[in-house]
Amino acid sequence: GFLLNVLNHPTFRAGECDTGFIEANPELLNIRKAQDRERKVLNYIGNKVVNETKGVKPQFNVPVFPRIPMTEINGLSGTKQMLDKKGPEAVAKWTLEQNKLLITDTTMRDAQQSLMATRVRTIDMEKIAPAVALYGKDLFSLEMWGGATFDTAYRFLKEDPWERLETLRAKIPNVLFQMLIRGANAVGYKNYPDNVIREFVKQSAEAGIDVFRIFDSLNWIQGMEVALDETLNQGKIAEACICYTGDILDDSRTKYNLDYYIRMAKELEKRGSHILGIKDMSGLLKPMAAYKLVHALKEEIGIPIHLHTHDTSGNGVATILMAAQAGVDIVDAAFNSMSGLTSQPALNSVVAALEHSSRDTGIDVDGIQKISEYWKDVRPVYKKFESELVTSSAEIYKYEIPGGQYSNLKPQVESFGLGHKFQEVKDMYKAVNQMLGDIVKVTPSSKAVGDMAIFMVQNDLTPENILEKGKGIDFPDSIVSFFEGMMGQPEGGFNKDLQKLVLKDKEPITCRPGELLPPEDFEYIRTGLQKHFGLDGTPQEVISYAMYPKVFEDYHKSLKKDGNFRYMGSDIFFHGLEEGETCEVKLEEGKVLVIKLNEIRKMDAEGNRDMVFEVNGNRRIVKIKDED
Ligand code: 3PY
Ligand code: ZN
Repeated sequence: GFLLNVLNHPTFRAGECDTGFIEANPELLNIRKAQDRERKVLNYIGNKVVNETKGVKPQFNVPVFPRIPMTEINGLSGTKQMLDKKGPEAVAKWTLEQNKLLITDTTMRDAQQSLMATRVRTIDMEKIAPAVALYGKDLFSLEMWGGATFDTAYRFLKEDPWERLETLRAKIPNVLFQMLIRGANAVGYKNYPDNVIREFVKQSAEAGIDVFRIFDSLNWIQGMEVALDETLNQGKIAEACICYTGDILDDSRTKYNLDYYIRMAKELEKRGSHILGIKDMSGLLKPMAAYKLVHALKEEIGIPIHLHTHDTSGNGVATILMAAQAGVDIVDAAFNSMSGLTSQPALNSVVAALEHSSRDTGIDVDGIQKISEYWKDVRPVYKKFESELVTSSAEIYKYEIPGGQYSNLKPQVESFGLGHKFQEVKDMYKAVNQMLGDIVKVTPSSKAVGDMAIFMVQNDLTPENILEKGKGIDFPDSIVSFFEGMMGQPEGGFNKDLQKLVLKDKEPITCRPGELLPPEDFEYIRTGLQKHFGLDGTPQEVISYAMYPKVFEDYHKSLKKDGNFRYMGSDIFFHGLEEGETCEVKLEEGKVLVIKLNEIRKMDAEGNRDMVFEVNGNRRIVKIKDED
């Protein structure tokens, strides 16, 4: 009692009293810290229940995962050891020599990005990681970082993306880790100064990334230059991409034809890429086109070819198999329970389909079944982040919308109050693409097209009336940035009339934006982080802040104010507790709270509710403001 009174005394809390007594008895501070953390956990759960779930919670199965001791994994030698011992050229050479079809699993990056708005938490990845190391030991790589995972980790999950990378690296020491990097946009949505790109690649390499899949959202090679060069400097595997759009089977579409892709592939090979990526971000590469493209590229270039596609049309496995028939070296797929629709094609099914064929993957079908079953049980916890898409759709060939954007477009359109005009927005997306001169659409250029489509529907603009009606209007930032040349230069140049309309008096640039942007002052950021956030200012923190100052700042504020819930189970993190339910919340290794929610009390006159908990057997009541 007395101790609590001291600890809760305002003077003490403000740190103004003589703390000599406490300093002489440090265990008192530990008690205070523990109580503070406990209070934060109860506040978090209380808030989740009162203001989000209202105490209603679906029943979830506890996901089952094979418990594999690290001693069994540490002896495994896979593609990671090959890279570390022999270097990137040796890995490329080995890749070319394989008859088997090599596979990259994308479950922890693109699959969850495309299906669940990138909300999958580290805790759910690390549980299955040892099984992935063991049963996935014959995989070429795991795509588990980059794209949207970086900012969403900070933004929505209040997690450190670097910590995820290092945690998984420790548990999967044998398979190459792969990331997606948006060229000069890194893992962001705008161009960064060159020194930011270089530093980001360097830090990513040091934290565990082995394969850098680099693309430019307009297929503009200059936009990939710096990231490519720095990957080579770091001794890691560079996989520069051609982003696939259009339809090479359709002779009437002359802009992005076979010659275009061959030309680009040759240039990327010449610039030192170890692997060529075919990045089919919207799932437009039809099976016969995959055969045609891979077959032609195999004749023209000497580096391995890695195919990435999405299953939006439902033709994804067929595309993979046709590419395999044409000699593709590596393909992307996702464990079955995380595959299909806007995600990647089904990995387990591809493995099974190729058994006893000339491209047999050598992967253990029964082993990877266990991984798929684990994700099947994890997935319902994230259901609220999934889109309404339940079937594949051939209309993707018409609209050419990337996987993640396709599943996100409906809620985005609804957030503008245009839900009833969804079909119109999709048609406008196609029209805007033509208006812009038929461009490659992938983050961030796809965002510009999407934003513009919504904007036009919202303002009754059409391709016919825009030059008249659009005068004097302020257009969305993303489309301004596109016309300014800040996303790079599109194939065939800009539509000059529209450019003038959107930019008004601003002059567009034609060089690499990175040439104009002043270098970031990392030392200045470092001291700022130390001074204002009380952080060490590690290189990871500095580069994160350089790319996402506001997001990074909010993340740290939230950790301090609300607590760190990195180790809280995802069913609790997203769904709280229901009355009568008990859970275990891990605060850190060895520190677990057993929490039971006994009662959600009626709202009082001030609009608060008492939440009655039991924590490790002790009754605790927290007051939560009901925001409704
Ligand atoms: C990303 O940039 O995040 C993508 O997945 C693009 O396809
Ligand atoms: Zn993708």
